[in-house]
Amino acid sequence: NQLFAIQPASSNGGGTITITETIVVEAGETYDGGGATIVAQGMGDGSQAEDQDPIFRLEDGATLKNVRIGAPGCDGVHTYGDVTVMNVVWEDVGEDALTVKESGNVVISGGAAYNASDKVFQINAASTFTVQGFTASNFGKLIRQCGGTTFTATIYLDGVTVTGGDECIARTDSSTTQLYYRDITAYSNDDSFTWWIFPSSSQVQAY
Ligand code: ADA
Ligand code: CA
Ligand code: CA
Ligand code: CA
Repeated sequence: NQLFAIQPASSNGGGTITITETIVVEAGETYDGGGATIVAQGMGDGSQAEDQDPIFRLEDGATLKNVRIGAPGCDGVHTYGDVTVMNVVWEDVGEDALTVKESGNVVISGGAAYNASDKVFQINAASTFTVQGFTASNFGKLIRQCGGTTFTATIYLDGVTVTGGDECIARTDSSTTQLYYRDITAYSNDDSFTWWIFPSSSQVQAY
């Protein structure tokens, strides 16, 4: 039920796919973009407006891989349950890059996110959230548990390089959320940049 226009291969090697509505990856299915760049039309402008459509909706058990999300990034990727996101590049993050909409085990493996005005990953439901082998540059917060929420998220960061952050790597208001990290590299010129904004430092541990 999507309108696809598959165009000739361009500089990224995978071609460009123009969409006018959210691509739904059904439960247990895999969407392998083969390196293609997805460009949304009429789904949002990639600003901080909260009413934009997601580019992808990933149902429980879905996998998304080998995709570049071009500008406008709209509301990125929405997840509903256990999902895997492999080698996905957000060329210009929109309102945010990926949102956990329903509880699950979410794994982001490989890939990169560029130019997020504020958040890259938004956690709106109790979940285990793993980011491994990932790069981000120019953003506010790499990970934000929805402000004011007290559910428990368990976050793992392994092999994450961030540059040009202006607020933090991860922020939560929940005193039960835990974060475990290893192999983090962070460069920022912003004096206010800090790795973690958590109610207690005891919630964050190297592993
Ligand atoms: C903000 C907003 C929430 C939700 C969230 C998101 O935190 O207050 O209502 O829209 O962004 O998922 O982008
Ligand atoms: Ca938001
Ligand atoms: Ca952006
Ligand atoms: Ca959003």
